[in-house]
Amino acid sequence: MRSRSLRVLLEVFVPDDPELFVGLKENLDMDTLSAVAELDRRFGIPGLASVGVGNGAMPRVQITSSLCEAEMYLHGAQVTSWKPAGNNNAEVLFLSSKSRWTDGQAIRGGIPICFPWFRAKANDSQAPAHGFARTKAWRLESILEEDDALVVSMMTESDEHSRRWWPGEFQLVHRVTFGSQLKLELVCTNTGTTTLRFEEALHTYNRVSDIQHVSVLGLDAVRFLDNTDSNKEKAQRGDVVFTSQTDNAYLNTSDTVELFDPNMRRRIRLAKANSLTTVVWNPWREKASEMRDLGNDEWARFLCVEASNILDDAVNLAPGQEHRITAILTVERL
Ligand code: TA6
Repeated sequence: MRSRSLRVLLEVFVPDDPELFVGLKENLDMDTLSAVAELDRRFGIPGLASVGVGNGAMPRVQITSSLCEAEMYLHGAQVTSWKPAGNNNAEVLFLSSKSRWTDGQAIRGGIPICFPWFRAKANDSQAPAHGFARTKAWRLESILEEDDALVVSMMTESDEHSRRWWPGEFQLVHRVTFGSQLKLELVCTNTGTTTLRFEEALHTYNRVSDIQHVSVLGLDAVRFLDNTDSNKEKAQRGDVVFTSQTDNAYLNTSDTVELFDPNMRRRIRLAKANSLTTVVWNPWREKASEMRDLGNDEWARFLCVEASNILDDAVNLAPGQEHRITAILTVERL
């Protein structure tokens, strides 16, 4: 009986070509399938939104609306794909062909959530880079229609795992509006009795034609810390162009920026709210060669432009208070 019901469930949740799914077979079990089937029953919207088994047998929300196609994993509440209809359904986000799809590992690409610290944790070399939010299993709270868009909300909160790294008591909700724009809202509530100080970033991997032929507009004259040069403070001169490893944290800026990609005949606009830092990163060839979860030459196919609050712009949140950082991606054809 078990194998039959597993086969039946597989037909429902695994698309035609299961080979598309990395690590599916070894991780898939009846409990996962049953849990995913139950999520789809509770939250799915026929023809618009479904919950299925994605890479690594991880639960994944799929959006197929008139405005866009998209994917979001419960692992890290991570958006991994967004294809707005107005742009020939072209993919906007980069996803590494060598990404890991396992518990405890970050998905390489899409939009990882960095929280409650950014990069390495101060004074703790054992702590996971960029915090623990992107490797936690989040809870799917709702999938709602909002005009023609779909709004997916996922939640996580402090628990024995988070307290191992950080004493803060918190609830995080990642509310994503999938439509002709992609709107990300990360809402942190301080559920404890002491002030929380945390860093955060929506670490967006934009898909680009070739990093050597794109630029970022909107940061002229903004001061930044250059992480490839001992975090020296510098001033941006004109558009940001890329000729080597770039890892810049632009400070005290809430400005909208644009990723200009003439070869792909598009610009990707990032507008922000409640975000005072913008991080721009590409590892370039040498650094990328050390990243086992990045395919060959893929270093040239993405550029991270991140709405964030890091370093001196970290957030201080009083007990009972809430902080909401917002990033809105818009694609325009050239
Ligand atoms: O956002 C830029 C950055 O902080 C870089 O310094 C680099 O570490 C990058 O994040 C990637 O981090 P990850 O842990 O995802 O490999």
